Amino acid sequence: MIVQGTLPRWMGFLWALMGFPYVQTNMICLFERYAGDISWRHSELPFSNYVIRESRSRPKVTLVARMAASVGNYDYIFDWEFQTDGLISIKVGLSGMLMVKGSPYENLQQVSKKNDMTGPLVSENVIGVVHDHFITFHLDMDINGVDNSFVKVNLEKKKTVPGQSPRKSYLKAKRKVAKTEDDARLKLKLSDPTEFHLVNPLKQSRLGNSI
Ligand SMILES: [Cu+2]
Repeated sequence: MIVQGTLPRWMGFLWALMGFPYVQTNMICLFERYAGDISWRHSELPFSNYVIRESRSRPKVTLVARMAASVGNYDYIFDWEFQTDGLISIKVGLSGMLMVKGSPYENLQQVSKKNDMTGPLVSENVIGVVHDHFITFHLDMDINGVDNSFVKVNLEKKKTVPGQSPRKSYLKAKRKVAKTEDDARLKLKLSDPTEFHLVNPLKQSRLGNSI
C-alpha cells in the first residue's frame, strides 16, 4: 500500500515503522555502497624472496546520493557516486515499464517486411518500440573558484626522425584549452581516446600544475 505525498513527517515515520511504504516528495537517499570492488591493491615485483603484496584488504566503499524520478512509464535512477580517490561518477539507471505499442502480429513469421517493424515483438500483438533517451547534465563547475577552463588532452601520433631511434613513432599528449564555448563542443570517439580536464589556471599546485 502506498500513501501519496503529503503525510505529515511524524505520520510518515509511524507509517514506515508499521512496515508500509510511502512516498515523500523532494527527497534523495544517501548510502554507502560496497559492490565487491577493491579500492587499491598491488603486488610488488619479486626482487627478493619476500613477496610484497596487498590485495583484497581495502574494499572500495563509495558514498552514493541517489534520486529516483518517475516520469510517465519510466523510473530514472540517478546515482552520484563519490569515491575516496576524489572521483565523482554519475550513473543513470532506467526502470519502470517498457514503452510498447499494439501490433496486428502475434508472431514474427506473419511479418513480410520485417524492416518495417518499429521494434521487436515482446508478446503477442505487442511491440517494444525502439527509441532513444537523452539525459543532459548541466555541470556548473567551481574548481578552486569560478574562473575555470576546459582542457582537452589528446594523444597524437608523432613520427621519429629517421635514424634517430629504433622506434618509428611515439605518442605525445596534446593539451588544448577551449577559448570559447563553441571550442569546447566535442564528439566522443572510442577511436580517439581523450581526457577532459577542468582546471583553474589561476591557481597552481606545489608542482605548478593548474588545479
Ligand atoms: Cu524509453
